[in-house]
Amino acid sequence: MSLTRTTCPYCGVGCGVLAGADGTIKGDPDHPANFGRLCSKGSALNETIDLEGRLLHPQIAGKQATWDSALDLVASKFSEAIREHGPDSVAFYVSGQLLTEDYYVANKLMKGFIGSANIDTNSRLCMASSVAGHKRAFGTDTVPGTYADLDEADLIVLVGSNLAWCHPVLYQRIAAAKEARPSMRVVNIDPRRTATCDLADMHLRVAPDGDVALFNGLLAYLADHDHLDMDYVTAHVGGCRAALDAARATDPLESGIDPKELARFYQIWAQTTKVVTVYSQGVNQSACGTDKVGAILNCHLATGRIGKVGAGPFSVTGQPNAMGGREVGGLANMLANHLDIENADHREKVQTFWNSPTICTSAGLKAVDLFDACATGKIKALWVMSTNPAVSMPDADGVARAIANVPFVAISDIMARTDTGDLADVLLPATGWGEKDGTVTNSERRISRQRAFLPAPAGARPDWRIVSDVATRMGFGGAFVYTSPSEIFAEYIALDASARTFGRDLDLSIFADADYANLLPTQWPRNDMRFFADGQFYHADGKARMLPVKAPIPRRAGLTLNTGRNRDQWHTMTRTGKSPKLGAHLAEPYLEIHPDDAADITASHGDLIEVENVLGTTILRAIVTDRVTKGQLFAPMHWTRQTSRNATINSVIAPLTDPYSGQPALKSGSVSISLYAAKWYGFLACTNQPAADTSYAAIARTQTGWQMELASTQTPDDWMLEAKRFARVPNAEASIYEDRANGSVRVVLHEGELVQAVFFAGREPVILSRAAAVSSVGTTTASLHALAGRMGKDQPDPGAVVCACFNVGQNTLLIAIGDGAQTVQSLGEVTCAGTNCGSCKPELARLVAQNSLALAAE
Ligand SMILES: Nc1nc2c(c(=O)[nH]1)N[C@H]1C(S)=C(S)[C@@H](COP(=O)(O)OP(=O)(O)OC[C@H]3O[C@@H](n4cnc5c(=O)[nH]c(N)nc54)[C@H](O)[C@@H]3O)O[C@H]1N2
Ligand SMILES: Nc1nc2c(c(=O)[nH]1)N[C@H]1C(S)=C(S)[C@@H](COP(=O)(O)OP(=O)(O)OC[C@H]3O[C@@H](n4cnc5c(=O)[nH]c(N)nc54)[C@H](O)[C@@H]3O)O[C@H]1N2
Ligand code: SF4
Ligand SMILES: [Mo]
Repeated sequence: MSLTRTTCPYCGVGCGVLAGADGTIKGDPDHPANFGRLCSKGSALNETIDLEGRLLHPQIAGKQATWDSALDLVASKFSEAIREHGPDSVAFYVSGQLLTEDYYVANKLMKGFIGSANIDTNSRLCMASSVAGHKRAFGTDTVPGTYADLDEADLIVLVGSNLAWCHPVLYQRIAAAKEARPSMRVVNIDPRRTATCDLADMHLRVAPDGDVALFNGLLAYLADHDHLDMDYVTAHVGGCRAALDAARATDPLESGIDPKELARFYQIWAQTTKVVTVYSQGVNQSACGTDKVGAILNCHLATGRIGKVGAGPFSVTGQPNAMGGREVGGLANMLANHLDIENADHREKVQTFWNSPTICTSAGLKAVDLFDACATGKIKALWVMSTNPAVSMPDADGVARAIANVPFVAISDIMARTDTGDLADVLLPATGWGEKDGTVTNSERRISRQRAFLPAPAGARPDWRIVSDVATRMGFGGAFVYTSPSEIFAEYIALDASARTFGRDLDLSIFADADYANLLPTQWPRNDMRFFADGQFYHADGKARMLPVKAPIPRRAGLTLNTGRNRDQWHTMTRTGKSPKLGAHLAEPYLEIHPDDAADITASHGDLIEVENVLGTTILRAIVTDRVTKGQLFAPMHWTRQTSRNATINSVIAPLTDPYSGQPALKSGSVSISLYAAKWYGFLACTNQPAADTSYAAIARTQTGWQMELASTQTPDDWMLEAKRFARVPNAEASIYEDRANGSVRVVLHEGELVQAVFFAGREPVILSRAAAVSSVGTTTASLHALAGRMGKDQPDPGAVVCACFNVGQNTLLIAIGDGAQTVQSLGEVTCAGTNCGSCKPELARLVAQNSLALAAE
């Protein structure tokens, strides 16, 4: 079987993958982003590329339609709105998960042919503060870092980044570098104790949004202790004095960090030349995100620790093509190819190159404003591509209502049912990963090919083609006659050549004669070139700028809701949610809550907590833990209205934005909590996708079908009927066991000897081995075993899954540790855990540490 070289469709690490139509998925040993490694999500790609749940035909008003009628309708509705209400009455909302070619074409249609800049992207929720911060400091949106810098650094500072879970292959790269060179230090700055702390020599539990105070404090410290590189500053940096004044006016203790720890960190930073500061959403997704970026860049610029091997700021990107989207200019406040909308020469250059009838002249609506304009009726036609804003935008319920309010909505997706797709007038089926061709740019500016290795389903088409076909039907045919992504790529590179007269950072000349079919992963501008090595930046005077940044006023009392990611799920789970392997890690939405805050509402581990504010309510399972500090809560972003009932976290996140970047503050919700007054709690394991319609419900795939956690304030009259309804097996035979004393119920639903579903309910949260219940479904095991929720004696309960690759549960690991496997490596030898992708190594290390301690204490 010959394998195709492609690139992982998930995070911005951009790992090379060798993939085959038979389901083979391997890390590409020759790809410089991963050298053969893959994380749990990458390794499970084969479980997510089947056609189940796929959108395989266009739909108009919920009914199957032909491509011609769907494309005609989209084109005519957009043309009509533009004719009657002007170009700014229409909008595109696109995605860092589009390929560069898709993105380029969508941006060209909106900015050059429709003549509006109302194209924004989910990168607004992701990277916008970094873009704004880079432009303020460097004059361009340049990411100077490379992965090799992580190998070379003596100090890596991770700010607002759960690298262990979100960029696992980079995390492992740092872990390997540290093992090879133990003098290397890692500092993690995060209000929450995450898996990433396992690698850190120091964890600074910064107060939410305390980062500006922390880095302003660092800048003042560096100045006061004579650690600034004044020669470098004089030659290459403006604004130092003002930045320093602002830094000195800040009280670093507003960072919330203990003064001794702070002093220690400042000392280490000052004494280490090779410092890389890696930052991500804890920095960007904030009402002061751009200033946080500024505060970090100030410290690097003031010490000349930028543009050098092993030294520099490094904003790691989230989505596989966040960088490509920025390069083609697919945000509402950019033109194309790193050119500026506000600059008339830039506009003229692009318009001439595109030979377009018009060009936008001012910035368009940024995501939050764009959906506001949908709510107020200003937007008459909206096209959403490759993103799920009814889940991922702040005030998700308000955004869903806003989308429903738009007279005409087209959605391009690969899945038939998504929360956003459910609001569409027209659904356009896109080809997905493995079926489509194009390029993506990873965090270190490396452009790699995604290549098809599967036949495209007959009804689906690549995004670039769908956009081009609509453009043609709108009358712009001549400019959109592409027959392949390679033609689009070549045009994009040609535009870059013509834009280079402006001397911007984007330089794609290395791709001028590229052999697209065989393109190797290549960094721009050149594999061996280091940005800013010569101290030249892109402001008119060739210098960088330090910025005076003020720390925000510390938050008032009340609970802060922090949000983020799980190790094994990707955003709104439309793909990772298909994988039983990935579903096993954390199968339910949860709320990390400090023991004191839990005690205040008499909640215990496993209870359900209602989280609310004026926007809405969610119900989440309590994980009572000191991973979060008092007053702070954490919840994952992944659950949707398809996978849960009342657990979409953005229902309670307000759309507050950063004033420079427009990026929403998704990490600092303001909420109140109460114990959810469930009359009963339940757990269901079954073969069919269950009906998730109780007031709380969350579903996940399992090896034998599905599982559902549920609860309600209403007790059903007939448990047997209700269980059949949940499991969608109305004709199954049922055996029911009720314990009236404690109010618990167990129902086994079977057809003949075959167990279809097992259901457990009671007045307290159901305590039983989920793995055992799940594995009894589809078997003919005597019903008693299923009912007891236990494995047979010869099959001990493996416990909650820790290693997703080899399906190794916590209990199995604890037994192995008890038997003497006291290191991560020996655990791997005994159980295989951690020996494939290695994403679970931090958790293995924690288990070893905790349980070795327990032994020591005995
Ligand atoms: N498994 C997985 N990996 C992913 C993704 C996924 O969905 N799943 N998505 C990808 C995408 S698009 C992105 S953008 C990246 C995101 O990658 P990350 O940014 O690493 O992930 P998050 O979990 O969103 O947030 C990171 C951390 O910011 C912390 N934080 C919150 N507030 C503050 C603060 O005020 N200051 C500081 N210093 N820290 C704070 C949170 O506690 C959290 O641990 O992940 C990418 N990789
Ligand atoms: N509370 C909270 N909210 C957040 C965040 C957070 O940390 N906290 N993070 C934010 C960030 S950083 C991000 S990046 C966003 C991500 O949020 P979204 O972009 O909304 O999430 P995804 O689930 O990745 O949505 C991608 C959609 O594209 C579809 N799709 C997949 N492949 C293709 C394709 O080839 N073509 C087309 N047309 N469609 C395709 C998928 O089925 C899915 O519906 O969420 C943001 N929202
Ligand atoms: S780290 Fe994991 S999710 Fe990210 S690109 Fe690599 S394999 Fe894919
Ligand atoms: Mo993101």
